[in-house]
Amino acid sequence: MEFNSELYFITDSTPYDTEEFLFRVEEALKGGVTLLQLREKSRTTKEYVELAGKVHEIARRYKVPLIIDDRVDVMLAVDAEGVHLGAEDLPLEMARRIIGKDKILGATAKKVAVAESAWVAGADYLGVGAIYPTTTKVKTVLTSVDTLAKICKAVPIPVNAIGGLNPDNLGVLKGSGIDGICAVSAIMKADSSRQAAKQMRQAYRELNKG
Ligand code: TZP
Ligand code: MG
Repeated sequence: MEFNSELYFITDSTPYDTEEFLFRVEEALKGGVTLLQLREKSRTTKEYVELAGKVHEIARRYKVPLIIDDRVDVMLAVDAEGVHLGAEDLPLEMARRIIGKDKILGATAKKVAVAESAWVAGADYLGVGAIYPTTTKVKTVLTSVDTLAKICKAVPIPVNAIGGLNPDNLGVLKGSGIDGICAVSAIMKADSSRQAAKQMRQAYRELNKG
């Protein structure tokens, strides 16, 4: 499965029942999402694994890798393509040892030094932000575009910007050196997640033109 972080959709199932949630995820995939993360903060392990299995089945049909947030065990249980870990999660070296060299290991970095050590520890890509204030439930601080650009220069792995991004505010990212954008609410909460993903991908492409 090809790794392409151009449009990285991170889910939030909290406002929806399972059917509506899965429908929105599939619509987003139809709209052009290139990488998908299942991000569940308040489910039991059993629920997380069940939902991950369902989402993985859908993502596979679109040949889009599925990344599981926080939980190496859940990723391994459903044989998802990767896991995303932050500062409070399993340390990256340990995670890499457990998941093996072929799975995708993502990490969060808000500072250049953290980005460098994540790369050294085996991260395959980085999420950097929040670029803008976000309404998504997350413990984060703002990261400047200047720091984002420095991180892009400092590490040889793909870097994605995250936090409050929507099709109308990507302009600040121009020339920063990112490989893609992440979005939760711009896609998850849109009337049509398919349309939102399409617009987001289009806006990102425009940004990289010329
Ligand atoms: N990490 C930094 S900001 C953020 C995460 C998980 C949430 C981004 O959500 P949104 O809705 O795209 O602002
Ligand atoms: Mg985490």
